[in-house]
Amino acid sequence: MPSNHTADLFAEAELRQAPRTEPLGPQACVLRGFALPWVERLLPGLRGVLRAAPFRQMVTPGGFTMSVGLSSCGQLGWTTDRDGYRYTAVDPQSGQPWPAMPEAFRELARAAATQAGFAGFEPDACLINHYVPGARMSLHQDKDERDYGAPIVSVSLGLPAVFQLGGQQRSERPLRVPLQHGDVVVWGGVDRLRYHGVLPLKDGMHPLLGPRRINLTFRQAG
Ligand code: MD3
Ligand code: FE
Repeated sequence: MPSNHTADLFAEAELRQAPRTEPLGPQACVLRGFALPWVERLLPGLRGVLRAAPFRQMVTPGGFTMSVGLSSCGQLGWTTDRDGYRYTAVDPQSGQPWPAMPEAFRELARAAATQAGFAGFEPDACLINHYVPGARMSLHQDKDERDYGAPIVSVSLGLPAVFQLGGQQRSERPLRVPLQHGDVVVWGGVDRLRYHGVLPLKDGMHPLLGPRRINLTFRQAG
């Protein structure tokens, strides 16, 4: 029995905000809004990690300073300098081990991986990327992990961004995928080595996070 009452239309609009899965490839998908129920627990964990390991702009082997600020938590953290890209157990800036991965981070990463068909994900590294307006990440592949068999889980927080998803070769023209606060992307298997990047962040103000985007990227690196 179809009905057109205003209340029903609002109920329908609310349902449309519920988490939805959008495929990006055979083994890659966006889980829209999946992180929203975790945000309240993620933010205190994030603040603790950043007290011990503040964002810093790293230098690439080619000598360019990244526009994105980086930090890490978990057993391994990703680092770049003139000597190359690598995972380390110690934060080169503090000389201390990277801060522990907060429980809420790990739980969210495992739940998202399971939802996307990758049960048994045990991340040992969480890279934290900090974008301010204008910051971007050029097309690249993630190749510094030991085993490409494990998926990668990426959590978007704060300002929206446009994610670029290319193919296995840099020459393939990338798709543009808008990512919003609370969206989670999971990819593995045949999609694991696809080129990807983030277009320059637009100006804006997020009610919880202010003028920035923060991306949590979970990996099995070691
Ligand atoms: C698609 N970060 O840190 S992770 C990175 O929004 C990085 O900060 C992006 O790329 C960010 O290396 C998003 C998204 C990502 C990572 C690996 C992929 C997407 C991918 C591998 C294959 C396909
Ligand atoms: Fe990447």
